[in-house]
Amino acid sequence: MPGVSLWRARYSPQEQRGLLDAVLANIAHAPFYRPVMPGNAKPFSVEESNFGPLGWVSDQAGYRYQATHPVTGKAWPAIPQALLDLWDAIADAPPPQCCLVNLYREGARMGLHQDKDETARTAPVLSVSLGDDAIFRIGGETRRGPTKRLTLQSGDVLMFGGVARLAYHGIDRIKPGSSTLIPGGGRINLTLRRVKD
Ligand code: MD3
Ligand code: FE
Repeated sequence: MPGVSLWRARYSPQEQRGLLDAVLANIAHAPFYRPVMPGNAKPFSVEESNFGPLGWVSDQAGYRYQATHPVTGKAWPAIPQALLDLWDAIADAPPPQCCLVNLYREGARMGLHQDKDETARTAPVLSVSLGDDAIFRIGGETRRGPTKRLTLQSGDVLMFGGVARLAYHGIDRIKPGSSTLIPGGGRINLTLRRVKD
């Protein structure tokens, strides 16, 4: 697909363990919380946290980027060096300003959406999958029209740039028990982004 690059098994099992350790060390300082939908305050099935100067949050008031954790009020931890190195290696853009961390326990999903809360649209978005397999779906720049499904596995890296930057995408479901990487089971997705130019 135009604008989409996929690196299967970009991280070895040993590297996945190392990356997960760095992620969970940060999570000790910025715990996963459950965002709610703007307006109706319906809870997400996904839990989230962020690393880096800015974090994406959702609450009854809306979606936005902010420098502090909505529950602890503290600044987000730094983006792990291994992820900055990954960005450096494959993204032709200044360093990421946000690493959004999504935790999918059994039954969690993410409906089709566009990522439009960033004013920086020329930089790509980079995604790293850890843990259980996920059924990822991607379409075009409108909600209608054909979509393609892709199974994402632990260690896979996806990059979305150019015309794919505003593509509708989501996670239909995860396959519980397909990986033993995450303590307690499930999947962690890391997305690296630039937020403002
Ligand atoms: C395509 N996350 O955090 S990663 C998200 O697996 C998000 O947690 C999913 O969608 C997840 O916003 C999918 C793949 C992804 C991320 C960002 C994109 C695909 C994208 C931005 C633009 C186009
Ligand atoms: Fe998204």
